[in-house]
Amino acid sequence: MGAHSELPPAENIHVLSPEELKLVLNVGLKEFPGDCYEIWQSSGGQARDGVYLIQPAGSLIMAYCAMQDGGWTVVQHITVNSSVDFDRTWAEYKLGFGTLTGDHWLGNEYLHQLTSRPGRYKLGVKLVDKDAVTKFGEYDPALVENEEAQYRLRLGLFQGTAVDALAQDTENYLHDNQRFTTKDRDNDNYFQNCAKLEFQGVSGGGWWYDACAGANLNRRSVIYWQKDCNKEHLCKYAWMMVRPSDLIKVVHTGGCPKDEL
Ligand SMILES: [Ca+2]
Repeated sequence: MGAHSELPPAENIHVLSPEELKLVLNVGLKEFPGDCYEIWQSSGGQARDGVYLIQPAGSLIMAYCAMQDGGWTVVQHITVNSSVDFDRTWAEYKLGFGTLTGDHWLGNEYLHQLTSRPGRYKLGVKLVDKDAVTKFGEYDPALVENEEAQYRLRLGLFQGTAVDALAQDTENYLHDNQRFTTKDRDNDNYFQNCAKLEFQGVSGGGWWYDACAGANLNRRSVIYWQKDCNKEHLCKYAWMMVRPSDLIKVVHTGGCPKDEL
């Protein structure tokens, strides 16, 4: 039980079961990294996947780090037909739900804190279909605005093997620049609440809806990403994650240049 007593009070302690708290890989530090990328970088790319404590802004939180993919902080993971319910309230989407070692939403507040850290951030999406074909896409830069702005999504340029389902309107819906909607807070552009619309008896969950969706990774009956993931082409898993942008590489060293490791 030693690891338990060393565990600092993470604000989102509810996203791990008490038995899983011992899985946190970096307890007992005096200062905590701002995100998974800092850990990945200082380990020379050798850090392993798992749950770490990070401090993106004021509060200490736990997050799952996808180190093998390059130090990404995972902000969403879903398995089709997940036992984790994604039909949640604004408050639950704000501070996260599910379990970090499985399906979860890290929390809009933390997504805001991470993407508004110094420099810029990018948003990555990873999709795995039923035949285990993996597609990837990223928006660089990416920002989730604060709660007052209803956690509005702001996306930059897209690249990747997946389609650009958030900022391209091939389905007549745009997710870029939309505010977040949950079943108890309707910020979308539809006459009803998109988060309440059901498919196969499962509601859409919280999302940056338009009127309503060309992509929605929070409906657990069908992971939806335009032609990459839909009810004809089933996907099994999806992840959303954030990392510092490639657009800002300049690090101010105070006139004392150091060799990059
Ligand atoms: Ca509406």
